[in-house]
Amino acid sequence: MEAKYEMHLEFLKENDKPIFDAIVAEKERQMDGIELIPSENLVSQGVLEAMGSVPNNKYSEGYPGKRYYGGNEVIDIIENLAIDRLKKLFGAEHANVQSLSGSPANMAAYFATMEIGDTFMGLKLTEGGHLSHGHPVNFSGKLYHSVQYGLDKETELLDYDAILKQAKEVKPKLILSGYTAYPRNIDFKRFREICDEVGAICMADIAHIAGLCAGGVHENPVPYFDIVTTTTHKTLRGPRGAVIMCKEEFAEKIDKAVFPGLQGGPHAHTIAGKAVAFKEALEPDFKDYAKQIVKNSKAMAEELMAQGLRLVTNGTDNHLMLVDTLSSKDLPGKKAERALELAGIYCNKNTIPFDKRSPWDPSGIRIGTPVLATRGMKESEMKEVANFMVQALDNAGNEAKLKEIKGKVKEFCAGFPFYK
Ligand code: DSN
Repeated sequence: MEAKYEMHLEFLKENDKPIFDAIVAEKERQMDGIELIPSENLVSQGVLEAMGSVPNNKYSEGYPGKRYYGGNEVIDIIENLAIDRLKKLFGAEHANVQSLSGSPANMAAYFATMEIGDTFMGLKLTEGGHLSHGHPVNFSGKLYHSVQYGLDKETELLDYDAILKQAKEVKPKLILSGYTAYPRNIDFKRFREICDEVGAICMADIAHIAGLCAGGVHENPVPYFDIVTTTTHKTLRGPRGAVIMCKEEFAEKIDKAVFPGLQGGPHAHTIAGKAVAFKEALEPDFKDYAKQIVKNSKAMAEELMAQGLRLVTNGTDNHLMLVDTLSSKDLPGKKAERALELAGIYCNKNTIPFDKRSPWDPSGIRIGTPVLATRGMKESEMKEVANFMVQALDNAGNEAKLKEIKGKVKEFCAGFPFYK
């Protein structure tokens, strides 16, 4: 099979060998290993080219047509293309494409809608939420009165009745849905109803599932939620960065919260990369890709469970799985992550719901299939990946065996080249 894309590093090769060597080594690590971190992806040549281009050089505080610097007529074209494509992709009334990353996008959404000290609700980090969803060590838990909801202890699923009951008690200004480690579909319509019932602003952070929403394999909340944030580099398969979509009534407040409220000059080269990624996501084959992510996830989940691993909620509906390595293999997440890493398989240690261990050394790992689907792997390859994983976990203390598996993983990956 031919590699799809080529990296151009001719200048660095001649002029900055240490950085050239490091970039090539990282490309080789990505190509030779099985990447299971569900928040990562591989971008196209178009995205890479836009990211390495001269809009990087321009200051453009403000928005198209209203900048604080001269010379922005071309940057306006780029930013307007990104905005128009994003609105079309998700059916958004308004889009801001300047957010630098996920946490700042969430910060801007909170700044736009709440006063410091206001109450909002988000899912606990240890049960699938994110630091910026109200964790006490994060700005979101320090500046606001964060009341966290949890999962049902029996099912490990969202309990919408319990969330409604809690919301009636705490009367939040805003309720946040959308998660970083929840393997099941989210009933966004139910969240809208809960917010309407308690008079809360209805917000989602769809960073993990944005590509699935755009590709039609997960409910897209954008048309009926007040505010939706997402990073652009996960399942959406764009450059590192974020965007905010909202109803027209929040448009001015969101834009002002991003700039001048929070950021200075936007990163125009990244905005160009976002525009490229949104065009790609509007193409029909993106839907096939999104479908394949979920098919791969389900196939991998079945195989892992058949081989004796416990998956949180006993499976998955989306791109990710949480594996309880402690109860299945007597291996805490940190050791499981390391064993897999030594075998050329990359994942991250992760708490499982109601974990008794710390996030630094939790009971499980989080895995997912976006990169594997991007590389063209299908259900039958997921069985092979699951086999490699189980072999590595079963040989966690045996470095020689893990090295042997790493060699086989490399051979397997060579069948799915991506960057030359
Ligand atoms: N760090 C991201 C993730 O891996 O899910 C969330 O921001």
